[in-house]
Amino acid sequence: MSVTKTDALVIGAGVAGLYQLHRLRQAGYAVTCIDAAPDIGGTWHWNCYPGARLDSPSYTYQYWFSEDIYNEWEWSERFATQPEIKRYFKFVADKLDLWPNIALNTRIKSAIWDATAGEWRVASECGREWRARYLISCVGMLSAPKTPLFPEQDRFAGTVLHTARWPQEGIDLRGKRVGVVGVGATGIQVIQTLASEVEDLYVFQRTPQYAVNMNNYPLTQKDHDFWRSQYPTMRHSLHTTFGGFEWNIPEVGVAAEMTPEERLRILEDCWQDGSLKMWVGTYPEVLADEAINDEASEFVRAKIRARIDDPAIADKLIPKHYGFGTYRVPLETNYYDAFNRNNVHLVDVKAHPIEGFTADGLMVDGQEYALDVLIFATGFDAGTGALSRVDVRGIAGQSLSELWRRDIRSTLGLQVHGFPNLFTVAGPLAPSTAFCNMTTCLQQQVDWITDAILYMREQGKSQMEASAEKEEEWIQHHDEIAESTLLMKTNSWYTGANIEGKPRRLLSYVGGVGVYKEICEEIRANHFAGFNIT
Ligand code: NA7
Repeated sequence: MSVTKTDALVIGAGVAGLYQLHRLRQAGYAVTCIDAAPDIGGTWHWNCYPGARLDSPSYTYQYWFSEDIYNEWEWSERFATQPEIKRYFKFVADKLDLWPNIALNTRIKSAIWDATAGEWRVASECGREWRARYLISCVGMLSAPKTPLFPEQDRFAGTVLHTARWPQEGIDLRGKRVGVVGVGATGIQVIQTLASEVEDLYVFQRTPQYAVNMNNYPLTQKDHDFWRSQYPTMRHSLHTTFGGFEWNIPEVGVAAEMTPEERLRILEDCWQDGSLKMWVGTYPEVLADEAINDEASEFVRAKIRARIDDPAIADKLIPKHYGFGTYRVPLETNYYDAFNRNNVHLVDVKAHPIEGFTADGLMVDGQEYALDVLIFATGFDAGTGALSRVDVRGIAGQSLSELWRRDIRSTLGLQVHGFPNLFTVAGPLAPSTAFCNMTTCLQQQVDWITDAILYMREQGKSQMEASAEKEEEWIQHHDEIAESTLLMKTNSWYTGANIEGKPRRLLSYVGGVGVYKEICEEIRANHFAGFNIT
């Protein structure tokens, strides 16, 4: 079997992988970017379900490294749809002529560190092999779907779909009886889109959400001009905020000095913005102080209640047992209105979990719900799931997935001790796992990794590995901040609680995007102190 030798192998051709390919190729390295999908786009390829769109404002969800690219692309809406985002990535790939270095339809099955040669031996399911000095995982933090969920789901004779594996050609659901399991950010987009299209929509809800009303609108020439004028400042300023968006939060302590009326005014202003500013742009205590969180939670509950005609349904749709912002805040357009329609039926599967499946549908509380199509919007094995599905072996042949099954460890989400020259963009314990406008954080991490590789070249070195001490120091810092927030109290993918047996740790660094970048910059300025370079 022929083995291809290359300097760097990038796994994943999404937001991060495409940029990583560009940076390394530009620096003169031989690079191959591999993706299991038949097309580029990563998350934006796979998640082509009805209603999929950005929750980040489009103009802040893009590449910042080229003013030409920034100026040549025009987004049509404040929050772009999945097809438009995918077109954007193709536009970038064309512009940079990335295609010759991309191998699609290629799923990596193993990556073994060869200590003698000082390189990674990487194999795909289709029988290809590579030897690469640097292995850069850009596999995505939300790309390993949680499926199959129910041992007996095959009994159902109708169509079963997962939102993250939606048929690319689409599927006509008009006139069908459709069930949706899951009401996270994805389920909400699906439900609000399908409610008016299908015959009957059954929503199987376990945990209700605090969804924020999205203020979406078509962008005009004036908007395009405005955003272009922002380029010189925003490409830097996004990196300094708490969430990698254009909004920042006040210092800790400011909220406590305000009157409740002043705090409510901030909540109302952020609510009117109709964006994730409501989540990461009010004040930091919302995520850390029970009383202040209660106030914000009650504020959002009232907004939800006002949208639903039937108080009994409102009661089921309003979260009561966890605080606002501690589960990823979804944005919605017609979600709550959908439950005012006669063809939309809310089924509470918290009180009575799904019991089983029949050929015609599924059973809840002794009742059969007859369906033609069942949609799982049930989420992902986040942060660690995608790379754990590859057999990655480090210095002593140890398995990364076994390590992460016991204990989710990493150094700044960028490297794992014991796995030299493996770099993980959006690895666990960095802001990019969850608390960041993804394009901001992914570009920052790619830049850091590229700088590390260039530094090694300058120094005549070829290997880099996070030291055990640096890793421990990072994990302690990460956990300390995580424990000071309310996030650990809520069960969600943020803490790994959605996957049975997954170790419980906040998957994403919550110290803020700006703080994280400063830490990374300091390490870089100190010749990558804490990382062994040989
Ligand atoms: P999420 O946010 O993990 O939501 C998954 C949903 O599926 C959530 O409502 C779950 O309820 C529900 N779920 C999962 N398993 C079951 C079972 N067995 N029975 C009933 N309901 C179930 O995933 P999304 O895809 O919506 O969003 C992931 C991220 O993608 C999102 O945060 C954005 O960043 C983009 P639960 O809450 O566990 O009770």
